[in-house]
Amino acid sequence: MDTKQASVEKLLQNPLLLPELRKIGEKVLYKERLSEDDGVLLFEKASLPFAGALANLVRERLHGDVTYFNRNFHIEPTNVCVFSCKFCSYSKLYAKREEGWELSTEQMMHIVQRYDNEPVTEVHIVGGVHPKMNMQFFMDLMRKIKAHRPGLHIKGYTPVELDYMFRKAKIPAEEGMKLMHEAGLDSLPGGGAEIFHPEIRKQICDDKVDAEGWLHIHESAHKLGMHSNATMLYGHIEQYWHRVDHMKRLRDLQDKTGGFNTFIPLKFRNQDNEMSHVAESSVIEDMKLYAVARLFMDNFPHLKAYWPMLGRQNAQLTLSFGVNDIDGTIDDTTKIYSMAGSEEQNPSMTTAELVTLIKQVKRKPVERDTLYNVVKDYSAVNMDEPEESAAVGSGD
Ligand code: V47
Ligand code: SF4
Repeated sequence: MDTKQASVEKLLQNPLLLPELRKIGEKVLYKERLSEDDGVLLFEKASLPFAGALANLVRERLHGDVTYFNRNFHIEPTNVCVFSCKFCSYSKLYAKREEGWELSTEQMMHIVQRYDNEPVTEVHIVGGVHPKMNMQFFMDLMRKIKAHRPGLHIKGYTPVELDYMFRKAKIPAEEGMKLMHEAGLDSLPGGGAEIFHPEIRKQICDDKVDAEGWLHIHESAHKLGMHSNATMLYGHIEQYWHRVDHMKRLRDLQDKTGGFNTFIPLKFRNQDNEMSHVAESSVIEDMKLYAVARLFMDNFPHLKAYWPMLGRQNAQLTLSFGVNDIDGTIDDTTKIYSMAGSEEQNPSMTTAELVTLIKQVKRKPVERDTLYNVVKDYSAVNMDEPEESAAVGSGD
């Protein structure tokens, strides 16, 4: 029997362990699915070491020590937005659009060209919802990107942006997704999910696409063979059961389509937004959340920590609480987090730094593409060699 499994078995024999937690532990041990009640109970009653040991067992069953990252860059076409999410530190209301930025197609192509000699595999396009930036505008942009660099994977647009574009074009989601896919869109990022339950959604982001609309757009993408990610904005006014409800809706859709790659919990940051009075979660809460997510989301292959948001040391810590992916090297044009008060005011890391960060906690760094094909295994690479330590994705 492997040692991790044996140590969890030992943990479950502790006579002081609550019987209901022992039952959950046994489910994990014997690969049974957790119920919603189990999820809430873990949040309420499990100690961090207990939840972490179980989550680490699942992580290592799935991926061993492998920890993925990718090389990508971001394009944020605009920060002008017709919506007014209360947690958003980034956008400018459409009525005040002269205070924001709007990039032209030409300016965005310049960003793409800046990476011509960089071994990036993905561009992540995400921004506010600007009425002028409609389907035609983005289909034209994607065709130009693909003509310039056919191998670059385009991960872009949340259901918030897509729902708005499709409604403006007066077409159903299925048709809209097909057209965007044909124009070059390869996969969807996880944003815009926030907390699905209407009780919370009504209070923090009342006017944008609802849970059903978000899930329907991802389902439409999955039916076309596209993959996508899912996020959850946690640590604000939601209760534990809202988190579990959110994860259950995602788990149900994943049972149906199998199209999700990665679940990405996003820690709420409270700087410069209308929810600044809400305290942020503690690191202990954050690690517990990752652990419960790994245990509950049993059909999601990957759990990702977004390091620009958590900070480097906390991102390292997540690797012991179920996480097997710490996103990518990232350029300094990504503003959504630095504006919300993330640990990282200048979120860029070289490949060498990222690899070292992973190795420091005895995990195996593996560069992946968006679909988790292995680009390069760095576990045996000496990062002191000059050609491996070049900065990647660092903007200018
Ligand atoms: O949906 C906005 C979040 C998301 C705040 O798919 C905030 O690979 C915390 O989804 N505090 C957009 N979070 C970014 C996103 C993402 C990021 C990285 C990788 C991927 C992926 C997706 O940012 C929004 C919202 O949930 N957000 N404001 C804030 N104050
Ligand atoms: Fe707009 Fe997105 Fe900010 Fe909401 S989170 S206001 S949809 S940019």
